[in-house]
Amino acid sequence: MKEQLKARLINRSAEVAVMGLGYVGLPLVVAFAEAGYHVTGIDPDLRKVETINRGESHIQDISDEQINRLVGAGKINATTDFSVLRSAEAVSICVPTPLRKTGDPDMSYIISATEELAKYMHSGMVIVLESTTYPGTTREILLPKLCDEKNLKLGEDVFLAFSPERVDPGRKDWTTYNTPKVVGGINLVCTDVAATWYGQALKTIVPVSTTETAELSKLLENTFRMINIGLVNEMAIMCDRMGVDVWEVIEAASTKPFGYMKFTPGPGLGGHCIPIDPLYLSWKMKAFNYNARFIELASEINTNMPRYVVSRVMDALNERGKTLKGSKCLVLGVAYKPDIDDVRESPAMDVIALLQKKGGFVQYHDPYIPHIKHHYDGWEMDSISDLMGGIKESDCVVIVTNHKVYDYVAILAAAKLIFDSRNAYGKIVKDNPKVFRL
Ligand code: SAJ
Repeated sequence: MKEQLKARLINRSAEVAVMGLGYVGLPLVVAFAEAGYHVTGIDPDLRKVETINRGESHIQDISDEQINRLVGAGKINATTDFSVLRSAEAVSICVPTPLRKTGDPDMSYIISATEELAKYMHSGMVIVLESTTYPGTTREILLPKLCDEKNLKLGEDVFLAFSPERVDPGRKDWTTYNTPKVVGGINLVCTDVAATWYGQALKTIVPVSTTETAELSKLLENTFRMINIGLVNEMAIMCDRMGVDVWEVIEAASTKPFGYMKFTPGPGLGGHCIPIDPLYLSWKMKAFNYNARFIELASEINTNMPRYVVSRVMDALNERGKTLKGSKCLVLGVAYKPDIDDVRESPAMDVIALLQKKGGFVQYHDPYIPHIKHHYDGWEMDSISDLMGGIKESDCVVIVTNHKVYDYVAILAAAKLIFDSRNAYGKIVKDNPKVFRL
């Protein structure tokens, strides 16, 4: 069976299916279709399915032209009907892996996708899980449900692997096609079949020996990032205690051409990857009675940054003989990072909530985010429309996300006081009495 399936993967006659049509799944659908496969995208969200079948894209990295051309050529179709998996031979699972409110991994999306797929499993299938998850997920959750319980022989009838997604939405230089792709099978035979499939559509495949290796490689990538951001956030706190400009320290360190990688402090950690992925690892390590201290400490520092920013705003107002209580604060930028429209896990939400809790009258402006709702407290707010009017009225402007579109010189002229948590001003206003920096 293995050789027959590999032959069909190599000559592109294998039927491909992708479960989950988000920022990972849809680009993968396009990559497989561009490689010559017929690809069926499956998603329970009818709006996504109808958009694709109309020849349009709901994902910023994929153009309507690409979808229209591939749908028109009969290479792509989308459906909410999981029974199409009955005829699928190669299936990628690209579903979300968020955290529960308790901070534990929410495996519900992976489990429901696996249980749907299990209904249609048959001999001659290769299955690849892409969702970032704790090491052991593929072997402990997918293998029993897709093979053992279906009396299908792993490595003979079916082949199971993990391949971490490395999509950075909005990035043009590294795409789904040209970003090296790690692929690890439950065993070497599975690695071989999955790597053969992915190698037909993606530029560089990095085969590894097991699914755990592949699962952990992704967590290492993002844990490395989260911990180093935690380090520079703590450096910002230490520099403030010593009266040293952390931004100048970082610029100086960044001149080292080797053995150093630049990260910058900020108001906290947002997004659906960096704050979340490392906690999948620390959670799993509890089962081994091991406390992943670096992750816990960095997470604690990063999570505390919104509170630290608010304490610094209070200090800045105090310098002006004002209290935060009763002051008007305008938060600029609530997206989780500059120049995008994604507010997931954004620290801005906590900064706003804390400013309010201290008695501040808070408004926000973000050109990409017209409306926000606090995920726990439930309060809602609209972005103000008159930016310069809002700045003039404010006792303190708090730059939380430094979108490029802002005219920082005009903001400086109009503002009474600015707390800049992102070094939006850089060196141009190093000693301006109006600007306080993290
Ligand atoms: N952040 C800092 N300081 C930094 C870098 C980031 O405070 O030096 C903050 C950002 O403001 C944001 C959060 O961390 O709130 C996450 O930022 P990010 O630049 O890591 O962006 P993400 O969340 O979009 O991360 C994605 C990840 N991609 C994948 O998981 C496939 C990550 O691995 C990439 O390294 C990152 O994009 C990237 O490099 O752009």
